[in-house]
Amino acid sequence: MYSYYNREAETMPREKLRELQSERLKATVKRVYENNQAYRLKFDKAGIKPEDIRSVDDLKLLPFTYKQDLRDNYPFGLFSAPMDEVVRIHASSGTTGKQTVVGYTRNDMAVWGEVMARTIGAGGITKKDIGHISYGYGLFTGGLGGNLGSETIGCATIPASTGNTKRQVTLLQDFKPTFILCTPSYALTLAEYMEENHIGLDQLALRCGFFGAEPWTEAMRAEIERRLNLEAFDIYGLSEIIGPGVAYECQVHKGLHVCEDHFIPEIIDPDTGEVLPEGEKGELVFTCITKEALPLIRYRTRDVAAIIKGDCPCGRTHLRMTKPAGRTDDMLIIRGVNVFPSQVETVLLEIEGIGPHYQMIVDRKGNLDSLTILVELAEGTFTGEVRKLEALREEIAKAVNSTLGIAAEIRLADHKSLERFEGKAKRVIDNRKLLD
Ligand code: DLL
Repeated sequence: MYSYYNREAETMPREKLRELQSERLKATVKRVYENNQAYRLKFDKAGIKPEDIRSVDDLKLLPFTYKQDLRDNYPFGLFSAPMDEVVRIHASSGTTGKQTVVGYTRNDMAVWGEVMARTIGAGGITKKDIGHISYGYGLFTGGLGGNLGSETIGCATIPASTGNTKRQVTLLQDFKPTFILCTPSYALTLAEYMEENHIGLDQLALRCGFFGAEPWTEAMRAEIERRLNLEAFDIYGLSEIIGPGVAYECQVHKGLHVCEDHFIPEIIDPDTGEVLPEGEKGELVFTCITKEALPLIRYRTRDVAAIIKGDCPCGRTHLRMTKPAGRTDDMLIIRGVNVFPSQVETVLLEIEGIGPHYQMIVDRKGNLDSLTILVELAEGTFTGEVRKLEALREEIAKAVNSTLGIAAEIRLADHKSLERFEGKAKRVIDNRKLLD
């Protein structure tokens, strides 16, 4: 039997879902047109009036919204609710430019609680469970979003936040939470700490983990499940849409169900903006249809994914998207070849003797790009045996070359020498950007 938080909504017949989407889309378009000047100008420029949108089929008539629109209207200029109805502000850090600021009304908070409860409930979590939240609390949406979902279900919720791994492990041992939310990279940091300190998995009660906020691979899932002895669920979201809770895995683990009664997904060709047929890979675009403070229309996420064809055995009717393979803007083009960090991760995790920690460094010498991959050795991997290390290095270089289609210089790094992350991992250093 599969688990649900809100079975009725999650298994709603598609025809009914479409009607609901159409109604909500019309109301949202009217809302942004009437309440937000930037959107009104955008629609006027595209020659669109709210009355032109009669059903979800008309979605493609609407103009896209970009991260730049949020920046241009910093901080609250894209809000479609008066500030006295806004009860929460979050912001995403972003490495360049201004922060992206997002807001929630009381009703938006209820929607967020609902979609996060669906996310956690899909793992079979009920109010009898205890939740440990190790995403960062603060302006980042992970901590407070996870907290909200856990409390909406009615779970005893531990707001651990990030950092102080020793204390986190003590909480896991003493309070015996049955599920955890954190980035996949932090899950590995926790596992590593326990192994180093000889803390057995029998001291923990974790049954499920809900990991996201960064791309991670199936190989990484297997590693986390083995080292923490739990069922790992992928969870996806972005601040601009609501935070975590946009899409979540069910127990079938074949793609992430998008909460389509709240967010309509589209996959487009990032160059032409054309909507691609189901099953094709492209840029993920979302339209919020129940939000009040910041209902973004056709928001370009820059995440690369596809909609999965066919029904899911779990009975949910909401469309599934593939695990995001990376972002259109963190896809590296090295000597003309498209390279995603996730491809490197998959290759590395299949090779014995190395750990899941790596870093990619891209440089340009003259006109030629070079890729160096630092790979950390697993604990006790024949350190000192130069011949064996050289053979390992060659094995990695070959595997990387055959997957990526380009050669990379592989450098082995001592166990525990690469940086560990509490939040999102930083795997790529692209020095070319500094040189341009
Ligand atoms: O990372 C929200 C979140 C928090 C999601 C906790 C899941 C868990 P932002 O900081 O705005 O919001 O970053 C959003 O992170 O566009 C993706 O590129 C990436 N991302 C999020 N979840 C996944 C995932 C939060 N499961 C950006 N797989 C998104 C791959 C992910 N990438």
